[in-house]
Amino acid sequence: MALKSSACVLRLNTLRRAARLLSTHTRPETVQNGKTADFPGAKAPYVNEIKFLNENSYDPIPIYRVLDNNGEVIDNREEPNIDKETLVKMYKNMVQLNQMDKILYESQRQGRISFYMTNYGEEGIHMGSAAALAPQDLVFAQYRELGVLLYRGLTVTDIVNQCFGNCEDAGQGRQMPVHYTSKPYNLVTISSPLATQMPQAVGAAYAFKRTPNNDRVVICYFGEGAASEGDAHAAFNFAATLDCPVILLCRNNGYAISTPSREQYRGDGIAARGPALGINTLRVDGTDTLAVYNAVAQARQLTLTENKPVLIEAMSYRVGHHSTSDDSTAYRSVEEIEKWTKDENPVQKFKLYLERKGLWDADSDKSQQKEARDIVVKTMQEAEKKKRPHWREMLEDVYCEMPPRIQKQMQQMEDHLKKYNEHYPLNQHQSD
Ligand SMILES: Cc1ncc(C[n+]2csc(CCOP(=O)(O)OP(=O)(O)O)c2C)c(N)n1
Ligand SMILES: [Mg+2]
Repeated sequence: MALKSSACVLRLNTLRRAARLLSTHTRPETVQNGKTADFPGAKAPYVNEIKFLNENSYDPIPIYRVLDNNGEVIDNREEPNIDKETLVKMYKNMVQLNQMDKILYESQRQGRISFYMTNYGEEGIHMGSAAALAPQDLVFAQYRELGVLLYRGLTVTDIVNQCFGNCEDAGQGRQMPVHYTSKPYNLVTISSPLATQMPQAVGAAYAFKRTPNNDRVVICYFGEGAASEGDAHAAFNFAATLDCPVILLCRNNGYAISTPSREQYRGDGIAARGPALGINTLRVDGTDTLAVYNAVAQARQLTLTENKPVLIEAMSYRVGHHSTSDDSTAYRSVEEIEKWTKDENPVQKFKLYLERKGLWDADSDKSQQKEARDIVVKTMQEAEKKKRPHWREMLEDVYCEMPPRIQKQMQQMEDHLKKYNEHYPLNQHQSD
């Protein structure tokens, strides 16, 4: 008994000490009056008490929002001045995105394409950010940003051709579905290995900064899971120390495949890393399209005029499975998914906003849904009929000039196909 109570006292003392160590503010009496350190690595006041800092030492970074869940503007001063055509364009693209996701996801189940990833729950991040960018800005995406590409001008045909890997795919069937690329719309080719786009984006921004009269920024999208990669940390620090005009936009959708964000990191999310590295940072409600728009519009202005990076953490929820290779009900509850589908649905919220403004109604919604669905179905039928790329494409486009060893492989392949052509479906591919 005595042992037990002394153990209790010990635990209590430990807790009290811990609480003291974690207290938010340095009490004035602990600061050694008037004495400020001037090390090359830190200029800060001296204190005479040990205090370890951790995530409890600071308040959580707040989440900026403009709309409530009923699509009503909370503070009129924050309503962005977006013209009607643009607002309607943003919504129409959300509808198109949802229809593409639905039909392309199903087409994978039918064995018509090999793979797909949906974007449900992140439509607000896509349209809010895309509308705030300029066409000349350079986009580095991860893979779950199809709405951004749609808004920038990629057509349903471009997207479907890529997923089918036919001869009109800009990537010539070399990559899995959803790895889009577009030179005219300033979209750098999507890569499967996580976070590779991040140091590349910072490097591109550095090049823009060095260009006279630069009017371009880089936006780099990445997931909270990708932010654990070493490349992400390198990108943050290069962006900060080289003062690069880059918007680092984290889509924190709560999951990295089956890993929930509470297991992905300690501390206050991805946003907390920004101020620690000297990066202007904002956390925003990613289910609120207008909030994302304001955030990216201001970030663009700031990064362009001051050549400083901005980190935005857009909070959302990945409503769909990670990909067609995943069943998310194995690691999360149906109730959890429903909560985010109903109460915090970005498309619904934005639609209610448009309806309040008299820009949209049930009839226009019905016909838009049909139009969006029909174009995907029709485009898919056409895409399936198109030939596959010429086999030579497999070896093209890696180097500006093909090195001799690849020319040799090309010749070997040609000889092989001539000899054994009956074993290959060459009639399905483009030919010379
Ligand atoms: C370097 C690397 N490691 C692991 C993977 C496998 N992988 C593909 S997507 C993914 C989850 C990424 O999660 P997040 O960045 O949060 O993006 P989200 O899928 O949620 O949009 C993982 C682990 C990969 N593609 N690359
Ligand atoms: Mg994620």
